[in-house]
Amino acid sequence: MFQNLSERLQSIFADLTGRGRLSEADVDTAMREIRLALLEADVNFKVVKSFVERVRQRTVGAEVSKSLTPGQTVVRIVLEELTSLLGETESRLILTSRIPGIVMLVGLQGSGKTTAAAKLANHLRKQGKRPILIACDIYRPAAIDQLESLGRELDIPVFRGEGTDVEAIAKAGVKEAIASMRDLAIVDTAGRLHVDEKMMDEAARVKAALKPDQVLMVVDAMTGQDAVTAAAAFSERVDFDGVIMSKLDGDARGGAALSIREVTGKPIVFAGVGERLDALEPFHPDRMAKRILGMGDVVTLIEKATEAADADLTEEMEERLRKAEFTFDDFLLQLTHLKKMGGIGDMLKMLPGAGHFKDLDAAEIDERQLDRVAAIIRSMTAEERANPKLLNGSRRERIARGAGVTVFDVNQLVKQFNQARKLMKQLQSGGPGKKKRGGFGMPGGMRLPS
Ligand SMILES: Nc1nc2c(ncn2[C@@H]2O[C@H](COP(=O)(O)OP(=O)(O)OP(=O)(O)O)[C@@H](O)[C@H]2O)c(=O)[nH]1
Ligand SMILES: [Mg+2]
Repeated sequence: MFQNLSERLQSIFADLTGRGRLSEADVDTAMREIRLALLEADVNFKVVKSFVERVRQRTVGAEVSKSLTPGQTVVRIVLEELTSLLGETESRLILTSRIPGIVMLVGLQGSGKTTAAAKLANHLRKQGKRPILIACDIYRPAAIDQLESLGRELDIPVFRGEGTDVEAIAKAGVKEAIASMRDLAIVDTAGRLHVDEKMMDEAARVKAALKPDQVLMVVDAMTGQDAVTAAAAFSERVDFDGVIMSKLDGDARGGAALSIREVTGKPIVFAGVGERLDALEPFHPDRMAKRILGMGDVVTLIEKATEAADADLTEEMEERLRKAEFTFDDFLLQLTHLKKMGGIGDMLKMLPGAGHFKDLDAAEIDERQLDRVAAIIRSMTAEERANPKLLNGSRRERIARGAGVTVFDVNQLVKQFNQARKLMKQLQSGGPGKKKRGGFGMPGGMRLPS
């Protein structure tokens, strides 16, 4: 997903960050290229227009920063705008305290509602809920069978009503939820080929009958702008709360995901990323934007370090960052400063290659982990800290023993450190556009001392 867009943007940026100064013509060219890249990714043309306009205005008005080149400043602005396009902050599924909580799913035929209902039940059960699935697709018995079979696979009960009165079935389902002590009811509804009067009327009636905590529209990312148009029409008639963007794992160009928020005003709450029942992820706009730009957010990393550290110390460190002389001692110092700011979780997420952390909540990366990292670094000799290349297998083993962690932990840390350092070097030298190795900020060509 987003691969073409990602590659296009990265090559635009490799070119930009390599320049010391940006002329007006450079900016114009870059904006034109960004515009084309977004249009080719099937982003809604109005969204593209206002996006590029915002980026251009901010670029023109941007303060010249001491630590960033003009090109890097543009990258940062695009990153921020892309994040805000995707929804700024993460949207959580908000349930009231009513029991059972009710989530109703709507969407076009084949968009992935039934699959999403099962995935959502599975996801929320992991968070301690006791879900029940309610089948409200009254037109096709096969659709109910599908939900039943998914429920069986997950060992989650499915309520299957009788007759053709959806409102009555939905209400009976909720009664069943109460009777069987379920605290969450997920309601699957029938899809239609198009958003038509009948579909909206039915959705509106079920919604009125159930008063769900959340109505989520399941939108198929593969169908691009058609999906966005359908969602916009739907939101005018039956207000819904958020979007489950399904099939983001496919070869969709990503235009739907990038447009839907701005066009409909509704946030993407979850992304479906596969057919399996665990292939549902809470949607994080910031991480997605970084993924599209192919980088851990070293820019912000530098900024946070700047805020936290004493002024002159920072300048020295910045200089070292730029020269990629950044050592484990600096790293430790940064961690300590960030600990003071309470930003360790955020910082770890910003590290390039932080994909491993994507399943972790900031809260889960606690102080203990910071202490562990510190312990590993403190178990290194001064020489090793200054020159990580020295860290061969036996040294790593010794360090692991000294810090009371596994060699795997040490390897992870060294790997992340090397990635951060390498990226800093690339940012400094203008990106891999010159070197033709790896993507922008991607640790592709990295070699680890082993
Ligand atoms: N690759 C991929 N396939 C998905 C995803 N979500 C759903 N599917 C597939 O899409 C197809 C349609 O999914 P359903 O859940 O049956 O869609 P629906 O909206 O309930 O369809 P109707 O009830 O006919 O309107 C199935 O083959 C699913 O396996 C996803 O996130 N990724
Ligand atoms: Mg279905």
